[in-house]
Amino acid sequence: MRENRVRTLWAENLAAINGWLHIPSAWSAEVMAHQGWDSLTIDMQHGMMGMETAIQMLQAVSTTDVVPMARVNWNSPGDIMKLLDAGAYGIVCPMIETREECEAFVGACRFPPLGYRSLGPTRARVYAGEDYAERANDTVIALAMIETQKGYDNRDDIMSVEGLDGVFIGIGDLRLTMTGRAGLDASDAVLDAALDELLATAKRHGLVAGVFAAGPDHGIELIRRGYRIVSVMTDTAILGSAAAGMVDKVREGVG
Ligand code: 3PY
Ligand code: MG
Repeated sequence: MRENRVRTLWAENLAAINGWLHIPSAWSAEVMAHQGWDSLTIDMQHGMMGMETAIQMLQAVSTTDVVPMARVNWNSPGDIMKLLDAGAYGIVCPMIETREECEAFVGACRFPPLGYRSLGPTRARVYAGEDYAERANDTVIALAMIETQKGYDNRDDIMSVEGLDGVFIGIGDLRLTMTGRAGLDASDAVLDAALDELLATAKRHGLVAGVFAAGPDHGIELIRRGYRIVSVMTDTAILGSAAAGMVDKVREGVG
């Protein structure tokens, strides 16, 4: 079976630099896949794509050895299983708040006896190899998002679920539920302390922690702190800021 290079990085205690895809296009996913990311996550929650476009984006990412992952729009077993069948090598599940929700999520990612994933890895077998069904439970990554006050309060319970690989912190939602303020940076002291506490809890449970970074400097800081999968911006934000910077430069140059 094709290796999951994100797991290989983790085994060497290295961080995966993850790109976040919101643009509903196989072509833009293919361009992103050629830029050196370790993994790319198709965001079915806040991205603009539906399932069929997401499947084409998985095909586009697999023109490279970048690890293809997806964030589902909710803890929906049918969607999780379809994305895995389509070849996603990791699933990020938003808004996990309790141990029971986490068990349902992880169970959807694992074939019996570990979970209740139905057998039918249609494209995954083509992408990964004929032994996919035997080895998927050890290869596919399951990351539960902790991004609410309730999820934070239940962090120990959530992180003790067997088969979970790690947690992924949604700074935007966590900040909103902790402070009532919107924004993607981690400049609140309360949020910053929560990021440290979640990382320490993950380490205690032998799990990795991931997080969404507002920009490259923030990403560097989070990796240095010990986060092991860090998403840096989104394709939309990167496109927008690169275009705005270029237009500004030409306009300034013309005078
Ligand atoms: C959050 O910051 O809440 C996220 O889910 C990242 O997209
Ligand atoms: Mg969120």
